[in-house]
Amino acid sequence: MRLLTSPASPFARKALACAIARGVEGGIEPVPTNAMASEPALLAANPLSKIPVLILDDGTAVFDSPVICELLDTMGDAPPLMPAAGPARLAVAMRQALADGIMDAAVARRLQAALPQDEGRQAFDARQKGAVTRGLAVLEAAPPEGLEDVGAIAVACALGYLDYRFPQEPWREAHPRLAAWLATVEARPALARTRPE
Ligand SMILES: N[C@@H](CCC(=O)N[C@@H](CS)C(=O)NCC(=O)O)C(=O)O
Repeated sequence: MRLLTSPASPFARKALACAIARGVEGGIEPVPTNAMASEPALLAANPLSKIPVLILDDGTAVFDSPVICELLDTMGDAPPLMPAAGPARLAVAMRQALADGIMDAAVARRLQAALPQDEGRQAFDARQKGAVTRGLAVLEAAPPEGLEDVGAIAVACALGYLDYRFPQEPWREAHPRLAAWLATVEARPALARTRPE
C-alpha cells in the first residue's frame, strides 16, 4: 500500500498513527505529496486534491482520513481502534469528528494567513479560531483516556498541529487536563514517530 502524505498534515499523521497503532505501518510506503500543488497523481487518487489518500495494492484509492482509519482497523492483529457498535462506537466517532473539525479550522487558518488580510479574511479567521476555541473547551471538559482509540489519536494530532503551526497561541495553560493527558501519551510510538518536525 502507498500513503499520499505530508509530515505537516494532521490528517495524514492521524492515518499513519493509526497504522502504527495497528502494527501495519510496515506494509505502507509513505509518498510525500504537496496537496496544494494538485499533482496529477493526487487528483487521480482524490478529486478533492486532499491528503491523506491510501492506495491499496489493487490500485483502489481510499480517502478521507476517517475512512482510511476505519479500513486500517480491519488489518493487523492489534486491538481495534474503533469499538464495534453501540454508544462506545458513537463516542469515539464523535471525538474523532470534533478533533478533525479542530484540524479543519486550524488548517484553514493557516492557509488563509498567507493571503492578503482584508476585513473579510479577518472575519473568516475569527470564525475558524472560534471553532478551535470551542472545540478545545469541549475536550478539556472530557479529555481522552490513554491512546487506545482513533478518537484519542485524532485529538493528539489536532493538539500537535496547534503546537506546530500556532506556537504563538499556546493552549496548555487554559486546558490543563488536556495538557496532562497529552503528556501521558505523546511518547507512544504512534505519536512519537509521527510528530511534525
Ligand atoms: N476531511 C479530510 C481533510 C484532509 C485535508 O484537509 N487535508 C489537507 C492537508 S492537512 C489538504 O490536503 N488540503 C489541500 C486542499 O485543501 O486543497 C480528511 O479527513 O482526510
